[in-house]
Amino acid sequence: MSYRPLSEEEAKHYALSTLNYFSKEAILSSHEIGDGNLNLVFHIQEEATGKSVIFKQALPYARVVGESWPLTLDRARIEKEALVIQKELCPELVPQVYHYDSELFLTIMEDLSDHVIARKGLTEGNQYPLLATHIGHFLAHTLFYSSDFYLAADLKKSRVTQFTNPELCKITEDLVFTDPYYDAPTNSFNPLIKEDVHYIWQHSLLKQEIAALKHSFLSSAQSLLHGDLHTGSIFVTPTSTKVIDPEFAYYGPMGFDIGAIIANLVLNLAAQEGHLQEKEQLASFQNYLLETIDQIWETFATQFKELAEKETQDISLREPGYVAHFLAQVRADAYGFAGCKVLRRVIGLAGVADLESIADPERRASSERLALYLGEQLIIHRKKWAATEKLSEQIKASLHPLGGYPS
Ligand code: SR1
Ligand code: MG
Repeated sequence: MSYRPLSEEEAKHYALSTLNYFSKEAILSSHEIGDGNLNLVFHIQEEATGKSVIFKQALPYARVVGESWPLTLDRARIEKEALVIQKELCPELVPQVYHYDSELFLTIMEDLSDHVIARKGLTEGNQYPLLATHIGHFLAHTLFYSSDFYLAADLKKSRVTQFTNPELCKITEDLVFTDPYYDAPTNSFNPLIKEDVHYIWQHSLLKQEIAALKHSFLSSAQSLLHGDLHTGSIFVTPTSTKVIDPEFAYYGPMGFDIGAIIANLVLNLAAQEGHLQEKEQLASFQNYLLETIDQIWETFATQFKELAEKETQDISLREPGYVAHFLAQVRADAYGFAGCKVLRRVIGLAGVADLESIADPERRASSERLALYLGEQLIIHRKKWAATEKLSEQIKASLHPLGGYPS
């Protein structure tokens, strides 16, 4: 079948005729449930058996804006190939791909409806005790095994070619590293924080640091990144974590993926000031988020070091002391990228539900100001903070003078 966006009926028919998963006589329901920025997502279910699958089909444009923003369909191939690699490296943490159609740019995969999107669960104030160690493990394994520490140089270079993803990278270059820092037409922010946004636009030192981070995103091919590892790309239950949606995958700086998840936990921390009215409850949930951030880094760094000791193939990269030096740089990068990703979600296109679901504009503005402040601090102090034991302590200490942050 040549490319066309599927209807619910066509998706159902495809599931019966092409996919070897349901019986040919199965009675199926089909619902388009996509609420992301880019793609069609269908939930196909057989009520009689409870069997179900997810269809994800790329549209030739960015859904969040419409047909005026054309976008390559090749992102579906990139996503499927990244999912296959990530599944091999972290079998428990990645959904199973059942089928890929290269003409329809359609991936059919495991249904994770028994999980919730982490952004939603966290915004509702739920805690996920295994999220940090699962994500730390995912980061250590996917970033180590796709890097020059492990892959032969020629294979790694062919992977860089396989995952060259210029159009999706351009979205990140614009929306994370460029547009939020001047009066760009794509920006969209709460009018109540106009002065705070103007302060960012005039902050030359901050913009120089952001330029350095953008330069690293443009030019550093350290590992195969997920590329968009925010809390909307993670499904959770109290005991299970699944990382989805790697359509922004490309070879980039390791700190970018680590920074993405840190940023989204920081955004949630700021948003909770608007959601949780009760002081003790707020303090306890924010402490949980800060502990999660610390634990993600600790798990990543510990496991990456262990992998590097046992599995580094390149003789030069095995030099004693080199991994520690390298990880110190990755940590500073992660904090800087986290800062950019916090700022972009407050000022730029594609905000986050954590903040947008605060109904009262004044309360929302307070949370957004807090997020802007933390984003700025993460960028400016990234090297100093990366040399200390816990990011949580730095965030608490930097907030305390502003008044009354929970200890
Ligand atoms: C036009 S796409 C907007 C955002 O959605 C994705 O999740 C990425 O974060 C991208 O920047
Ligand atoms: Mg996505």
